[in-house]
Amino acid sequence: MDILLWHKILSPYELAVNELVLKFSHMKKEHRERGVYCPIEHVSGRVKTISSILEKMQKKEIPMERMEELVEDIAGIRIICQFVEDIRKVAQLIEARSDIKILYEKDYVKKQKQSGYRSYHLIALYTVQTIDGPKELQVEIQIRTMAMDFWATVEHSLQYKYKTNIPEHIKARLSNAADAIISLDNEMSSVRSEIMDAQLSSQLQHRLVADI
Ligand code: 0O2
Repeated sequence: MDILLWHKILSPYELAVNELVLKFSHMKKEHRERGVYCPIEHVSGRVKTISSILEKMQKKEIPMERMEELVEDIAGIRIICQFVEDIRKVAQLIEARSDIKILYEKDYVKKQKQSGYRSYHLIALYTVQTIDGPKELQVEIQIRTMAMDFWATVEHSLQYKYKTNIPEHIKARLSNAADAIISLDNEMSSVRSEIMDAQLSSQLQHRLVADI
């Protein structure tokens, strides 16, 4: 496919990613301004690269004409939380919105992938306004803790290095690390209320100092 055509197809996805990152970042700001705990720690987004789209289509035998329907993560949003409990809260914030229509979830927190990957994914529809009119797109929203994100980032770079054939001894280490991540998330959850109180009072102190 011609590069100009690719750009034309991907342009609305870029808009969707930019809008959604802004909207989720604003949610964080609204929480802070009200002095309430925000389950969102960090938000990022990306449009899948052309080579990564083609790779997925080849792997799943997706024909070109069904690309936008079957490659669900052309637009990807990643929301990072501090605690496992925050994942549900973020999902509820998304469910309550009128601009995002959830199609289905992939709960790899409840049921982790064989690789050890844990994350909560929502596949949703989001409409952008283009010069050709409104366009409804699929977006994948990944919600995970900082610890889960650390593991996934490291494992992703190893997948890249070993072209998905990660050696068995490294896989075993990654599996141990995935168990350690579960323990870490559980430990953090057990002191969650202490940490949340500390963070809210330090936020309040910063606001008071800023007001003086
Ligand atoms: P990238 O580079 O992030 O775009 P399936 O055939 O259902 O297993 P599918 O359709 O890709 O796989 O859906 P899935 O499993 O929900 O994966 C979507 C995205 O989740 C992936 O996109 C990764 O971002 C992330 N992910 C899923 N499994 C793993 C894993 O084992 N390790 C890591 N690090 N990330 C994972 P892409 O296209 O793979 O990659």
